[in-house]
Amino acid sequence: MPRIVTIGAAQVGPIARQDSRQAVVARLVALMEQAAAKGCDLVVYPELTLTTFFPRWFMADQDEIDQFFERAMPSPATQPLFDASKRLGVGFYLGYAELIEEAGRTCRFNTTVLVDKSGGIVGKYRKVHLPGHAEHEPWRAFQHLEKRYFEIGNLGFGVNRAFGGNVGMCICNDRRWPETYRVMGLQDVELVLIGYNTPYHNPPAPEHDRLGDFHNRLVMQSGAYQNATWVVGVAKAGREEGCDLIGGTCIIAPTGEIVAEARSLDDELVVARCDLDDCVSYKRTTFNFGLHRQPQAYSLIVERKGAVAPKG
Ligand code: ING
Repeated sequence: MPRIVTIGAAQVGPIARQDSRQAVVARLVALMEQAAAKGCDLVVYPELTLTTFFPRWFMADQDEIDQFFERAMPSPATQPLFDASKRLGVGFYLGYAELIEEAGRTCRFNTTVLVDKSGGIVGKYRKVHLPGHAEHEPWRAFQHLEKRYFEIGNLGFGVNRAFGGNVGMCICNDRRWPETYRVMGLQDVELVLIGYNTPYHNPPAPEHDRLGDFHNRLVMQSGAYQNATWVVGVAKAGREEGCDLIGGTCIIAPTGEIVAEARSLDDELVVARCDLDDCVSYKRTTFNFGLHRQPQAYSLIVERKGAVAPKG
């Protein structure tokens, strides 16, 4: 019996700084209703989907920064999305900025939740690889202050039983690091969900800009093939508050092939029927980890943070 999950990758176009959460949630619900009409089981939204990508600005005032965070999930503003999920029988992945009192202090994470078809939260992930910088760098056309506004995620890279398979989550910059996929691959992941906000321009390395779309596909296709898993990458896209974000929302099979992709830089639903059993032939042969991997040769990957060149 094939294990088909029909997935709706819900690319979201620009969100203005002044857009209310209610207005954004209405767009997300509209995408979910489109997905339900196309028979989707699961809708995947981008990273930090409830607001504009606020790390592009330096803000000194913590109260101003905290306006972009959610203190509860669901919250009154997001409850309509959970209600729609239950009404339509469609699960979802949602990225948002999480503010929580934990371990006796206020913590702030770049977070996603996985919600099942009954509208219940079945998984949570907090972004581990925070790109950018921690201090104001006025020379940049725009800031990328994730290292300032968020803590490093403390939940690891978990894989949840959901939608009839093994489902993992990560966020944006995580997708560029092979360790992300491999840790989930070692938990037999069959579907990796990834939301992202990726500017076309990277101020420290403008010579990379022309390759932004290629690198986006490269890292997700590699992650899929090398870990025998489906990968769904979903963009917040378009010119958002003067900053151009790439699109490239796509659904990638365990073969590494892109089976569906977005054509616009706006709200756009990309749909594919994903058979989780397509992972099996690779997990049993080429990427049979138990048969072929040699962890004793890989110790540097865990023991060493930065590269150290050989002497001489
Ligand atoms: N955005 C970007 C990403 O990793 C980036 C940051 C852009 C890093 C381009 C390197 C090159 O897609 C987020 N939000 O991580």
